[in-house]
Amino acid sequence: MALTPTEKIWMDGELVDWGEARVHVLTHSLHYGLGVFEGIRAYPTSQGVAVFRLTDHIARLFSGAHILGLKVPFGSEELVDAVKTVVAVNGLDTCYIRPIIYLGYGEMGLNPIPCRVNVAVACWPWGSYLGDDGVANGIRLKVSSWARHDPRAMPTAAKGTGMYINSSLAKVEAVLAGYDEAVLLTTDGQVSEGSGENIFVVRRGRILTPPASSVGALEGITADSVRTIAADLGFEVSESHLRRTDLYMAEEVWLTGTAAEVVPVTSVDDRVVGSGSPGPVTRAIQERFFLAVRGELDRYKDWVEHVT
Ligand code: PPE
Repeated sequence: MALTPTEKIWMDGELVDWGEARVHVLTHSLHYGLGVFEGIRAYPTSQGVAVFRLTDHIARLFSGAHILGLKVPFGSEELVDAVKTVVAVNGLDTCYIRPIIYLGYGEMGLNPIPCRVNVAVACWPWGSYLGDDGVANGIRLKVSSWARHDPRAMPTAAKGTGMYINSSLAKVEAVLAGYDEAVLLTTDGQVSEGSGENIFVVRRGRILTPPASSVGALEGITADSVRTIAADLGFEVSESHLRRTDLYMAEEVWLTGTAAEVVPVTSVDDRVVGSGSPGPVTRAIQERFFLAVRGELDRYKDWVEHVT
């Protein structure tokens, strides 16, 4: 999806014009992929624009930096404020926000210790990642031939930039084969996650989702929100290892992520899921999620962080 430029990007404490927000071609992270980022969304509410679970996203950004050994030259409150500033200054009431911590220009070689750590925060209007039709009517999912990173080889708890080679390979394979999204399995065949989303299934009326840390999936903030919402709706949610065929036999399947939001899956490897249209559990959770992010439900008001 093509970028729609906004006015300003926050770079290392300054607001820079969108077109001037450049890095050098010898930027360390461009070569070795050692960086960490976040994906956050802001939504309109009756009291103005609000960032969904901003504090939790910035906390995950810092824990990713900690895992990767990056010393961030800003505190988490400064980055919370940077996000609010960027959203406010660009005057958007709906947008996607991308903070990134990366190793800048000045050093080369695999030892990152001497490198300068840079931070940037951009935002732009970004529609639903898997399309409005996907959110409304469901998407076609394909099990990838690429396995998800083994957590012993890559620190999958960090949203590390270079780790997304794995996601990109899976995504491209799925799209070229005519599917909307890929789901990756672990090297021993357990369901892990989508290329940029966590996964949930309904089997025999229970909601199941793989245990993120042991299958090398990111601990999604949308997934956490959905678990709370599902419990509030009276559903039991359990962490469970799932095999590929559990996806085929599921009554419902959906994906969660900041960019994707909550997206029904209507087929997996061309096997129709349930009735072939989004199921009642998916629908109920989607409906409550979209009300929650817009600050329309008091129960979740702590998730909605106003920018001014
Ligand atoms: N797994 C992966 C691999 C992942 O990238 C994401 C978010 C999730 C799970 C869900 O996490 P959360 O957003 O906290 O619910 N993916 C981000 C980047 C997507 C992109 O294409 O870029 C996102 O959704 O912002």
